[in-house]
Amino acid sequence: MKRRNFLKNSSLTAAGLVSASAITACNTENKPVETPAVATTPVDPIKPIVVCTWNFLNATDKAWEVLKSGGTSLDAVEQGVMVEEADVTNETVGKGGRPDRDGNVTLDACIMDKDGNCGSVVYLQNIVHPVSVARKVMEETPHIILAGKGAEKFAYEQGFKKEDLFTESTRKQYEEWLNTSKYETTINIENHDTIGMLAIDANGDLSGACTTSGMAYKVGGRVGDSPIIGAGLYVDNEVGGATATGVGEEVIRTVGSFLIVELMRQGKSPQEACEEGVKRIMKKNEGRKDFQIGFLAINKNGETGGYCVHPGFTYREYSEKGHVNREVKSFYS
Ligand code: SD4
Repeated sequence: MKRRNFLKNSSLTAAGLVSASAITACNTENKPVETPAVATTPVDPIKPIVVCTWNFLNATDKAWEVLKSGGTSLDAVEQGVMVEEADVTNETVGKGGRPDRDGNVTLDACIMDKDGNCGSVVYLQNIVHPVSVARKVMEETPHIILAGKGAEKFAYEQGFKKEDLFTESTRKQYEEWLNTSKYETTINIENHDTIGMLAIDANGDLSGACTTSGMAYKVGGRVGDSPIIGAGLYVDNEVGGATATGVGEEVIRTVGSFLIVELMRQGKSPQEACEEGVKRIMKKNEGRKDFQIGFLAINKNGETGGYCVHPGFTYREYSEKGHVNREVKSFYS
C-alpha cells in the first residue's frame, strides 16, 4: 500500500470514520475497495429541495424561487437566509438582532458549498448580511473565518454598507434590560430564531448556510455555534448536510452538525442521526432541562429529519411535493 493511502486510511480509522470492514475490504493488490458514501442507494432522489430551521416561510420561498429557476444550491441558501437577515421583526438574526450586554449587535454566519469550501464571519458589526460577507471570505480570500473589526473592514472593502443594526424595539428592550442586567446564558426555550438552511439543487448538489445574532445580552466577544463549521452547520456533498439552532455552547461541545453528517455516512437516516445528536448532548447534561437545541438534517436522497430537546422546534421543507412546516419529536415531552 502506498504511504499516502496508508496515512489516509490510518487517519480515517483513528477518527472512527470508516468501519473496520471497509478498511479490510482490500483486493489482492492491496488497493482499497471503493465503499459507498451512504449505505442506501438513492432510488429517486428528491431535488431540488430546501429546508430551514423554524417556520421561515419567506426565506424558503426565496430559496425555492432560486432553485426552481435553475439556480445553484449555494445561491439558494445565501439568498434564502438573507431574507431573515433583513427582516427586522426577527430579533435573533441580522438587522434587528438583540445586542450583547455592552450594547453591541454582533452577528455570526457561515456558508458551505458542494466542494467543501466554506466561509465564516464571527462578531461582525454594522453589516446587515453577514452570510454574504461569509461567502466573500470563502470566494475571495484564502481563509475561512474572519472576526470582528477585520471582518468588518473586509466587508467595506467588498462594497458592503455600514448600517445601524439596532431597531427601535431592540434598543428599547436593551434599555429595559439594563435596569436589571440579569445575565442568563440560557436561551429562552420558546424563543429561537436562528436560521440554518440546507438545499439540494437540480444538479443534486448540496449547500448550506447559517446566520444569527446569537444569544441576547451575551458577554461581549461571545461566539456561538452558528458560524463554526461542523458545529452549527456542515455539508458533505457525498452524504448530506446538517444545521443547528439553540444554545450554541452545547452544539459546539459535540461538534453537532459534523457528527450528524458522519452518522448519516454510516447509514443512519437524517431522523436517526438528529436523534443521536441530541442524545449525545443530553448525555453531557443529565437532568438539565433549561435549554433548547434543534437539529435539522438532509441526505443526498432529499430525505429530511429533525429532533430537539423540548417540543416546539419545527422546520420548513419546500420541494415539488409541497411547502410544509414540519413539527419534530423531542427528547423531553
Ligand atoms: C447561538 N445557536 O449563538 C445560536 C443561537 C440560536 O436561535 O440558535 N438561536 O448559540
